[in-house]
Amino acid sequence: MRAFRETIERDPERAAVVAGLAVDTRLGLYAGLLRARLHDIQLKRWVRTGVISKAWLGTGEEATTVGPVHALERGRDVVAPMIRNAAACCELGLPVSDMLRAYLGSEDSPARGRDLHVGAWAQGVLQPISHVGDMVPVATGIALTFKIRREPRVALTWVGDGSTKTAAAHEGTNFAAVQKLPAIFIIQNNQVALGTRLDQHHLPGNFQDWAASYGIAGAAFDGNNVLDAYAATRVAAERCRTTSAKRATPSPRRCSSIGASGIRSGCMRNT
Ligand SMILES: Cc1ncc(C[n+]2csc(CCOP(=O)(O)OP(=O)(O)O)c2C)c(N)n1
Ligand SMILES: [Mg+2]
Repeated sequence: MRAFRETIERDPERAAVVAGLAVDTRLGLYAGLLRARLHDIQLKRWVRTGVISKAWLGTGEEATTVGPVHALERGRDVVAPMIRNAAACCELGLPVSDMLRAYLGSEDSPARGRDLHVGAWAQGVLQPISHVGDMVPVATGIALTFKIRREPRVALTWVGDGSTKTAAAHEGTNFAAVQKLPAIFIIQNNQVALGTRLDQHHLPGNFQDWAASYGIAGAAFDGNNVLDAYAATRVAAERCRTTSAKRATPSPRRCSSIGASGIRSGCMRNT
Protein backbone atom coordinates (compact mmCIF):
# COMPACT_ATOMS: atom_id res chain seq x y z
CA MET A 1 0.00 0.00 0.00
CA ARG A 2 2.79 2.40 0.92
CA ALA A 3 4.66 1.77 -2.32
CA PHE A 4 1.41 2.28 -4.24
CA ARG A 5 0.90 5.68 -2.56
CA GLU A 6 4.56 6.70 -2.87
CA THR A 7 4.49 6.18 -6.63
CA ILE A 8 1.82 8.85 -6.94
CA GLU A 9 3.28 11.20 -4.35
CA ARG A 10 6.61 11.28 -6.21
CA ASP A 11 5.15 13.55 -8.88
CA PRO A 12 3.38 16.66 -7.49
CA GLU A 13 1.29 17.16 -10.64
CA ARG A 14 -0.04 13.60 -10.50
CA ALA A 15 -0.46 13.78 -6.72
CA ALA A 16 -2.70 16.84 -7.16
CA VAL A 17 -4.83 15.02 -9.74
CA VAL A 18 -5.27 12.01 -7.46
CA ALA A 19 -5.97 14.15 -4.38
CA GLY A 20 -8.84 15.78 -6.26
CA LEU A 21 -10.53 12.49 -7.18
CA ALA A 22 -14.02 12.00 -5.80
CA VAL A 23 -14.82 8.74 -4.03
CA ASP A 24 -17.19 7.79 -6.86
CA THR A 25 -14.39 8.23 -9.41
CA ARG A 26 -12.10 5.99 -7.37
CA LEU A 27 -14.83 3.39 -7.02
CA GLY A 28 -15.42 3.63 -10.76
CA LEU A 29 -11.77 2.80 -11.38
CA TYR A 30 -11.98 -0.16 -9.03
CA ALA A 31 -15.15 -1.40 -10.72
CA GLY A 32 -13.37 -1.10 -14.08
CA LEU A 33 -10.47 -3.25 -12.88
CA LEU A 34 -12.87 -5.82 -11.54
CA ARG A 35 -14.95 -5.84 -14.73
CA ALA A 36 -11.84 -6.38 -16.85
CA ARG A 37 -10.68 -9.27 -14.67
CA LEU A 38 -14.10 -10.95 -14.70
CA HIS A 39 -14.21 -10.61 -18.50
CA ASP A 40 -10.90 -12.45 -18.71
CA ILE A 41 -11.85 -15.11 -16.18
CA GLN A 42 -14.90 -16.01 -18.22
CA LEU A 43 -12.87 -16.21 -21.44
CA LYS A 44 -10.24 -18.37 -19.78
CA ARG A 45 -12.94 -20.67 -18.50
CA TRP A 46 -14.32 -21.03 -22.02
CA VAL A 47 -10.87 -21.80 -23.46
CA ARG A 48 -10.26 -24.43 -20.81
CA THR A 49 -13.60 -26.10 -21.38
CA GLY A 50 -13.27 -25.99 -25.17
CA VAL A 51 -16.09 -23.53 -25.84
CA ILE A 52 -13.66 -21.30 -27.75
CA SER A 53 -10.13 -22.08 -28.94
CA LYS A 54 -8.34 -18.85 -28.07
CA ALA A 55 -8.77 -15.59 -26.18
CA TRP A 56 -6.82 -12.38 -25.80
CA LEU A 57 -6.41 -11.43 -22.19
CA GLY A 58 -5.37 -8.28 -20.41
CA THR A 59 -4.97 -10.03 -17.06
CA GLY A 60 -2.42 -8.23 -14.91
CA GLU A 61 -2.47 -5.26 -17.27
CA GLU A 62 -5.94 -3.91 -16.45
CA ALA A 63 -4.70 -0.68 -14.87
CA THR A 64 -2.93 0.33 -18.09
CA THR A 65 -6.27 0.38 -19.86
CA VAL A 66 -8.74 1.33 -17.15
CA GLY A 67 -6.79 4.27 -15.69
CA PRO A 68 -6.17 6.07 -19.02
CA VAL A 69 -9.70 5.51 -20.34
CA HIS A 70 -11.24 6.96 -17.18
CA ALA A 71 -8.91 9.96 -17.42
CA LEU A 72 -10.28 10.96 -20.82
CA GLU A 73 -13.44 12.92 -21.50
CA ARG A 74 -16.33 10.71 -22.48
CA GLY A 75 -18.22 11.73 -25.56
CA ARG A 76 -15.29 13.83 -26.70
CA ASP A 77 -12.04 11.86 -26.80
CA VAL A 78 -11.37 8.74 -28.84
CA VAL A 79 -9.48 5.55 -28.03
CA ALA A 80 -8.15 2.81 -30.29
CA PRO A 81 -7.71 -0.39 -28.24
CA MET A 82 -5.39 -3.25 -29.08
CA ILE A 83 -5.58 -6.89 -27.97
CA ARG A 84 -4.83 -6.21 -24.28
CA ASN A 85 -7.26 -3.31 -24.08
CA ALA A 86 -10.69 -4.92 -24.32
CA ALA A 87 -11.49 -3.12 -21.06
CA ALA A 88 -11.56 0.14 -23.01
CA CYS A 89 -14.77 -1.04 -24.68
CA CYS A 90 -16.38 -2.02 -21.39
CA GLU A 91 -15.37 1.22 -19.64
CA LEU A 92 -16.75 3.38 -22.42
CA GLY A 93 -20.13 1.74 -22.36
CA LEU A 94 -20.16 -1.62 -24.12
CA PRO A 95 -21.71 -4.35 -21.97
CA VAL A 96 -19.34 -7.19 -21.06
CA SER A 97 -22.03 -9.52 -22.41
CA ASP A 98 -21.51 -8.00 -25.87
CA MET A 99 -17.78 -8.61 -25.62
CA LEU A 100 -18.41 -12.25 -24.71
CA ARG A 101 -21.00 -12.67 -27.47
CA ALA A 102 -18.37 -11.48 -29.96
CA TYR A 103 -16.14 -14.40 -28.93
CA LEU A 104 -19.03 -16.79 -29.39
CA GLY A 105 -19.73 -15.27 -32.80
CA SER A 106 -23.43 -15.43 -32.15
CA GLU A 107 -26.10 -13.69 -34.20
CA ASP A 108 -26.81 -11.29 -31.32
CA SER A 109 -23.15 -10.19 -31.04
CA PRO A 110 -22.20 -6.61 -32.04
CA ALA A 111 -20.94 -7.66 -35.51
CA ARG A 112 -23.61 -10.39 -35.79
CA GLY A 113 -20.93 -13.07 -35.78
CA ARG A 114 -18.88 -11.63 -38.60
CA ASP A 115 -15.98 -10.23 -36.54
CA LEU A 116 -14.79 -10.67 -32.97
CA HIS A 117 -13.14 -7.28 -32.86
CA VAL A 118 -15.46 -5.10 -30.87
CA GLY A 119 -15.63 -1.34 -30.90
CA ALA A 120 -18.27 1.33 -30.47
CA TRP A 121 -17.58 4.40 -32.53
CA ALA A 122 -20.58 6.25 -31.06
CA GLN A 123 -18.93 5.89 -27.65
CA GLY A 124 -15.47 6.85 -28.85
CA VAL A 125 -14.00 3.36 -29.21
CA LEU A 126 -12.53 2.56 -32.57
CA GLN A 127 -12.96 -1.06 -33.60
CA PRO A 128 -9.53 -2.73 -33.37
CA ILE A 129 -7.82 -4.64 -36.12
CA SER A 130 -5.40 -7.56 -35.83
CA HIS A 131 -2.35 -5.86 -37.25
CA VAL A 132 -0.27 -4.65 -34.34
CA GLY A 133 1.05 -1.10 -34.62
CA ASP A 134 -1.55 -0.12 -37.18
CA MET A 135 -3.77 1.78 -34.79
CA VAL A 136 -0.97 4.33 -34.30
CA PRO A 137 -1.34 5.98 -37.72
CA VAL A 138 -5.11 5.67 -37.40
CA ALA A 139 -5.10 7.49 -34.04
CA THR A 140 -2.70 10.00 -35.57
CA GLY A 141 -5.14 10.60 -38.43
CA ILE A 142 -7.98 11.17 -35.98
CA ALA A 143 -5.82 13.58 -33.99
CA LEU A 144 -5.00 15.41 -37.22
CA THR A 145 -8.74 15.88 -37.79
CA PHE A 146 -9.10 17.32 -34.27
CA LYS A 147 -6.28 19.73 -35.00
CA ILE A 148 -7.68 20.83 -38.36
CA ARG A 149 -11.14 21.37 -36.84
CA ARG A 150 -9.62 23.11 -33.82
CA GLU A 151 -11.44 20.77 -31.46
CA PRO A 152 -9.98 20.27 -27.95
CA ARG A 153 -10.10 16.51 -28.28
CA VAL A 154 -7.53 13.79 -27.80
CA ALA A 155 -6.91 10.45 -29.55
CA LEU A 156 -5.24 7.70 -27.53
CA THR A 157 -3.95 4.27 -28.41
CA TRP A 158 -1.79 1.59 -26.82
CA VAL A 159 1.31 0.09 -28.42
CA GLY A 160 2.79 -3.18 -27.18
CA ASP A 161 6.54 -3.23 -26.59
CA GLY A 162 6.95 -5.54 -29.59
CA SER A 163 4.59 -3.44 -31.72
CA THR A 164 6.87 -0.40 -31.35
CA LYS A 165 9.07 -2.19 -33.90
CA THR A 166 6.49 -2.01 -36.68
CA ALA A 167 6.90 0.51 -39.45
CA ALA A 168 3.31 1.66 -38.95
CA ALA A 169 3.90 2.56 -35.29
CA HIS A 170 7.06 4.47 -36.16
CA GLU A 171 5.53 6.37 -39.07
CA GLY A 172 2.39 7.21 -37.13
CA THR A 173 4.28 8.39 -34.07
CA ASN A 174 6.66 10.50 -36.09
CA PHE A 175 3.86 12.12 -38.08
CA ALA A 176 1.99 12.95 -34.86
CA ALA A 177 5.20 14.42 -33.47
CA VAL A 178 6.13 16.65 -36.38
CA GLN A 179 2.52 17.80 -36.84
CA LYS A 180 2.19 18.41 -33.07
CA LEU A 181 -1.06 16.47 -32.87
CA PRO A 182 -3.21 15.87 -29.78
CA ALA A 183 -2.38 12.16 -29.64
CA ILE A 184 -1.31 9.98 -26.72
CA PHE A 185 0.54 6.73 -27.31
CA ILE A 186 0.87 4.40 -24.36
CA ILE A 187 3.70 1.92 -24.66
CA GLN A 188 2.28 -1.13 -22.95
CA ASN A 189 5.53 -2.76 -21.99
CA ASN A 190 4.73 -6.21 -20.67
CA GLN A 191 8.27 -7.18 -21.66
CA VAL A 192 7.33 -9.80 -24.18
CA ALA A 193 5.97 -10.05 -27.72
CA LEU A 194 4.58 -13.54 -28.20
CA GLY A 195 7.71 -15.64 -27.51
CA THR A 196 10.19 -12.76 -27.92
CA ARG A 197 11.48 -11.18 -24.72
CA LEU A 198 12.03 -7.44 -24.47
CA ASP A 199 15.83 -7.85 -24.42
CA GLN A 200 15.64 -9.74 -27.71
CA HIS A 201 13.96 -6.92 -29.61
CA HIS A 202 14.82 -3.74 -27.69
CA LEU A 203 18.39 -2.95 -26.65
CA PRO A 204 17.87 0.04 -24.29
CA GLY A 205 16.18 -2.10 -21.63
CA ASN A 206 13.22 0.25 -21.20
CA PHE A 207 11.35 2.99 -23.06
CA GLN A 208 12.62 5.91 -21.01
CA ASP A 209 14.17 7.70 -24.01
CA TRP A 210 11.57 6.65 -26.54
CA ALA A 211 9.49 9.84 -26.54
CA ALA A 212 12.59 12.03 -26.62
CA SER A 213 13.80 10.17 -29.70
CA TYR A 214 10.75 11.60 -31.50
CA GLY A 215 11.16 15.01 -29.88
CA ILE A 216 7.91 14.80 -27.96
CA ALA A 217 6.89 14.96 -24.32
CA GLY A 218 6.98 11.63 -22.53
CA ALA A 219 6.46 10.21 -19.09
CA ALA A 220 6.45 6.78 -17.49
CA PHE A 221 3.76 5.45 -15.21
CA ASP A 222 3.48 2.30 -13.17
CA GLY A 223 1.30 -0.05 -15.19
CA ASN A 224 0.18 -1.77 -12.01
CA ASN A 225 -1.02 1.43 -10.38
CA VAL A 226 -4.37 2.53 -11.74
CA LEU A 227 -4.19 5.93 -10.03
CA ASP A 228 -0.76 6.62 -11.50
CA ALA A 229 -2.02 5.55 -14.94
CA TYR A 230 -5.07 7.80 -14.53
CA ALA A 231 -3.08 10.82 -13.38
CA ALA A 232 -0.35 10.49 -16.01
CA THR A 233 -2.97 10.33 -18.77
CA ARG A 234 -4.96 13.23 -17.35
CA VAL A 235 -1.82 15.40 -17.31
CA ALA A 236 -0.92 14.37 -20.88
CA ALA A 237 -4.47 14.96 -22.15
CA GLU A 238 -4.65 18.41 -20.56
CA ARG A 239 -1.34 19.29 -22.19
CA CYS A 240 -2.78 18.21 -25.54
CA ARG A 241 -5.91 20.29 -25.01
CA THR A 242 -4.04 23.37 -23.83
CA THR A 243 -1.77 23.25 -26.82
CA SER A 244 -4.77 22.72 -29.11
CA ALA A 245 -6.48 25.78 -27.66
CA LYS A 246 -3.41 27.88 -28.34
CA ARG A 247 -3.12 26.61 -31.85
CA ALA A 248 -3.88 29.93 -33.48
CA THR A 249 -0.60 31.22 -32.10
CA PRO A 250 2.04 28.54 -32.64
CA SER A 251 3.35 27.17 -29.38
CA PRO A 252 6.79 25.62 -29.05
CA ARG A 253 5.39 22.97 -26.75
CA ARG A 254 4.79 19.56 -28.25
CA CYS A 255 1.28 18.27 -27.66
CA SER A 256 1.77 14.65 -28.53
CA SER A 257 2.48 12.79 -25.36
CA ILE A 258 3.56 9.34 -24.48
CA GLY A 259 3.01 7.51 -21.26
CA ALA A 260 5.33 4.56 -21.09
CA SER A 261 3.95 1.95 -18.75
CA GLY A 262 6.34 -0.31 -16.95
CA ILE A 263 4.40 -3.34 -15.94
CA ARG A 264 6.21 -5.17 -13.21
CA SER A 265 4.14 -8.23 -12.56
CA GLY A 266 3.88 -11.24 -14.80
CA CYS A 267 0.75 -11.35 -16.87
CA MET A 268 -1.42 -13.74 -18.77
CA ARG A 269 -1.13 -13.67 -22.50
CA ASN A 270 -3.06 -15.60 -25.10
CA THR A 271 -4.45 -18.64 -23.37
C1 LIG B 1 1.66 -6.53 -38.19
C2 LIG B 1 1.55 -7.78 -37.38
N1 LIG B 1 2.59 -8.62 -37.29
C3 LIG B 1 2.51 -9.73 -36.53
C4 LIG B 1 1.35 -10.03 -35.85
C5 LIG B 1 1.26 -11.28 -34.99
N2 LIG B 1 1.25 -10.89 -33.58
C6 LIG B 1 0.11 -10.87 -32.85
S1 LIG B 1 0.38 -10.37 -31.27
C7 LIG B 1 2.04 -10.19 -31.56
C8 LIG B 1 2.96 -9.76 -30.48
C9 LIG B 1 2.73 -8.37 -30.08
O1 LIG B 1 3.58 -8.09 -28.99
P1 LIG B 1 3.44 -6.75 -28.22
O2 LIG B 1 3.35 -5.63 -29.16
O3 LIG B 1 4.51 -6.69 -27.19
O4 LIG B 1 2.00 -6.90 -27.55
P2 LIG B 1 1.53 -7.90 -26.40
O5 LIG B 1 0.96 -9.09 -27.10
O6 LIG B 1 2.68 -8.20 -25.53
O7 LIG B 1 0.46 -7.13 -25.70
C10 LIG B 1 2.37 -10.50 -32.87
C11 LIG B 1 3.72 -10.45 -33.43
C12 LIG B 1 0.27 -9.14 -35.98
N3 LIG B 1 -0.89 -9.32 -35.35
N4 LIG B 1 0.40 -8.00 -36.72
MG1 LIG C 1 4.37 -7.07 -25.19
